[in-house]
Amino acid sequence: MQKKVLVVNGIERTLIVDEDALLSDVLRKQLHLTGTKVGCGTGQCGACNVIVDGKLLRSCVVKMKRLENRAQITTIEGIGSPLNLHPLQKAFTFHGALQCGFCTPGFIVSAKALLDTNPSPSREEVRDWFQKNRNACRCTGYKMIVDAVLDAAKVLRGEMPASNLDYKLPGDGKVYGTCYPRPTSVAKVTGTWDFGEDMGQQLPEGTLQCALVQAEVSHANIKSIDTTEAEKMPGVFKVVTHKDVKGKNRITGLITFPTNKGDGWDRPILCDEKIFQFGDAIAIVCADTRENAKAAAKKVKVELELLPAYMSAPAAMAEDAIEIHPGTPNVYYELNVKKGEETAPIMAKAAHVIEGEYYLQRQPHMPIEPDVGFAYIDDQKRVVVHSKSIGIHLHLYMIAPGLGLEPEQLVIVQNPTGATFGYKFSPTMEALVAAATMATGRPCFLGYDWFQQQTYTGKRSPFWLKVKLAADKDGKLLAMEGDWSVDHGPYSEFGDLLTTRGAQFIGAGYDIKNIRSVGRTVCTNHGWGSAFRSYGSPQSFFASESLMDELAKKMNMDPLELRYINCYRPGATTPTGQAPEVYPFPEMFDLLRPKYKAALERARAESTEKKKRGVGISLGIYGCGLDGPDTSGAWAELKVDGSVMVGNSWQDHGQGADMGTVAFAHETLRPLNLTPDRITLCLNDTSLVPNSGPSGGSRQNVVTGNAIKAACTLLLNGMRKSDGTFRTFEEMVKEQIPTKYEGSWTTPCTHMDENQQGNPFCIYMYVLFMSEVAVDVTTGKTEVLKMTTVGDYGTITNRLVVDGQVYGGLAQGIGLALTEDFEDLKKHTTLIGSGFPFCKDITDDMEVHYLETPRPDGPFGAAGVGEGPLTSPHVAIINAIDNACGVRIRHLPAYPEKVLAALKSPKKAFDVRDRL
Ligand code: MCN
Ligand code: FES
Ligand code: FES
Repeated sequence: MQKKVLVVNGIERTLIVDEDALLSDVLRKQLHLTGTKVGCGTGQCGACNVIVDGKLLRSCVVKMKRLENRAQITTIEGIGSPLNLHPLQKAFTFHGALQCGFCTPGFIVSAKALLDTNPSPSREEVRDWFQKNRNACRCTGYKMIVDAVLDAAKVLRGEMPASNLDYKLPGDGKVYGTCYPRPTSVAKVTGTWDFGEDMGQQLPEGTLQCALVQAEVSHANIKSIDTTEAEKMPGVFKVVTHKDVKGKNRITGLITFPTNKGDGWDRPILCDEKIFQFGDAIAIVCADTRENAKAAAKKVKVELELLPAYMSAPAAMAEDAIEIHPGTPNVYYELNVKKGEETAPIMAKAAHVIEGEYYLQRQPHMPIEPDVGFAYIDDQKRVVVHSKSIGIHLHLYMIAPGLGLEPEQLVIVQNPTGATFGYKFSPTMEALVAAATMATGRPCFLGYDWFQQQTYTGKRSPFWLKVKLAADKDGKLLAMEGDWSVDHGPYSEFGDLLTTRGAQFIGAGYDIKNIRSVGRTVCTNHGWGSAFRSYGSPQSFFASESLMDELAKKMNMDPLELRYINCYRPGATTPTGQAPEVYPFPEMFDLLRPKYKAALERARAESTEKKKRGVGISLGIYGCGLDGPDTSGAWAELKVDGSVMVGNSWQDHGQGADMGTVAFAHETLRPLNLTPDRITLCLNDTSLVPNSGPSGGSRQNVVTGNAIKAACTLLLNGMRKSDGTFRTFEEMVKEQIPTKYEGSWTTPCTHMDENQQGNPFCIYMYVLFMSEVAVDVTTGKTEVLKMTTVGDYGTITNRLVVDGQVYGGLAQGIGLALTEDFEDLKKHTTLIGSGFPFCKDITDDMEVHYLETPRPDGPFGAAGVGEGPLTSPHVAIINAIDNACGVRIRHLPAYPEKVLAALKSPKKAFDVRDRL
């Protein structure tokens, strides 16, 4: 221990610290300055940035012994406060430069350090700074962050009044469709938005800290688990194993279709008989400190009998492969698509037939905030779990039987969440903290480090696809055949549903009258398949949108025009035989065409021998909702002060549930003339709010938007007097009229039949992508120079939010195309190792256009947006690579080595089989 005097945010503090303690820990735990967030914990993400004696440092890798006495430290708390925002904080709010907000304090501190030394940076200098200092953001695509820094610099230089960064409501007071900043912005830019780790520090004395004992192999039988030595370690309260779990010790995967050969009860809470994948939880050590818990976890002895590990769908489908879940075949679900006529005779006679085989990788979600949560027993003896869940009611029913609880004995609450991108559609640690709390009777906290986040949460499931298209002599599509295998990892949850996405989206966007396909779900020992933004569509479009380009090339036809003649128009149906609700594609192509021609000209003019330029396009579609009838609930309550509180479980990953709720309530309640700050929110606690369904499938803006509208309409009706004016709270009470109303809404949809035909969604998002790339033919490295998109997301509920969703989605598409993977259990376990795109990896040149076709079933005409921008931007990039240098990449990501190999090969392609 040593005494250290530090000047923190201008205040002299005398601290007694361990010389090896990390600065981030001292700031957060000893000084309670939790605005400094810890993401990667290894110096790779910049969430923990602070300024020390004028220098930007990542506090998670700075040991206290490195700091001089009287070092001057500035944290986010020293830059501004909610009542006194710094221009940077105002600018981030005004520009919508934050979504989940987890990276935001780190970015603002970093930008402050830049502007302190360079008050007039150029746009490129700001980007260089964030690149050099490795500030990572997974949500925004960086563009709005750079906009914010440049505007704040103008204010600091005195060239612009700070008031220009205060949002002003338009004269008519409207919020819907504007750039009103999201309500949680101020908390996020000041570091006062408490995420799970921050809340963990505020838990009462006696809270136990948990550490997991996890599998370090991918497939094994468990012969014994010995906790004796661990129990004797310092500070240990209890080591929890499967024997302590009171219920079935399984999380149900909620089998969606009766033809699934499994029963869904395949994922242990704590492993009992088998290890199914690397990272599987075997025991939980509950101790007084995290360090003691971790030290004891190393002492738990697990005796294993190793089994062959099947790390891909083809491996698990091999004839000699043993069943991963004994009694259930590794291929546990199979579907057949039958639309229109038999395709074989059509293929035999068609003027053009083309076939391709593709593989899309196991994309990691890579939120900056690792998984985190805690549990306790409340005064009503209920087990309460706080986590990053984006499906609180869903998760309650998925984990209660495994824990031996009735649903009413369990409450799930979503903490402020540093993004999930869908991995939290799965329960991850909810059942673990609940089991620990039930076994110890104490509050229990569990925080993953980033390695655990990466290795032991779900991933995007790889698809192995074969698709065949037939067209007539003019390029009109006649028929499609498909075959795809989904590597879903060891756990079945929603694996059958994901497989149906292939039926819904391979070939979507085009009128294909005849389809015959087969899709299957395969159990493997690699990371389990969870939801990931655009769930199943990036895989589907990788096949069909690559193949459309291959067909255009074969026919010597322009790829845009081939798409144009085939896209949905009245009379067309989707691959599931549904008539689309609107037909925006022809107009969208017309908007894109001149830009496309100009881009081709540019590419031709600017190509060099070494750097070949090219342009690629693709189309993407995604449904808003869960398949079939999908219901959401919300309530609206008039408060004594005349404000209205809205309650729902629109879980917020960072996409903007706060903003959506306020916008829909405000628009519906316009007759009351409330300012938006008079609408307050009660969100995401199963004991307080109705089931609004999970925040997946870009459904909330539509389904919960309609439910909020319904609840607010009921409230307005209750308040309305016969003369058209509205009752006050007192008048309502006096007349015994209820002040709280619950509304709900259900999509008018049908489930798909055994031929995968039906109307699963009532609203779709429609998107076109254009990518301009430069490929260095000496290294194989691809640079994305520009992305252009035209999207139709219905009427826009909030423009800042939608812009942010689009930029962020495009950025993830660039990563998916070129760098991101989770295949190698050693290399792909850090941000850098798994190809996380930093600022300069994402083009700053993103041109975004909208068509706002009102949706008949959408609240105020809105559709969703979250997943639209990630449906197929990666395919536009892969098509652009071909356009640039004539090589076809059919196995993602398009690492330089694959592009180079394709350039050198006579077939001018990198095929799936080249990696087998
Ligand atoms: N919106 C709008 N106008 C529209 C459509 C949507 O202003 N016409 C707004 C909504 O009000 C909401 C946001 O856009 O604030 C997204 O709405 P929607 O598309 O309905 O999606 P959900 O709220 O259901 O959110 C889920 C979706 C999914 S499925 C994933 S995964 C995802 C995503 O949104 N994960 C995200 N966006 C994300 N953004 C961030 N920052 N972090 C994640 O983890
Ligand atoms: Fe410190 Fe990532 S760099 S948390
Ligand atoms: Fe940057 Fe979410 S806002 S990581």
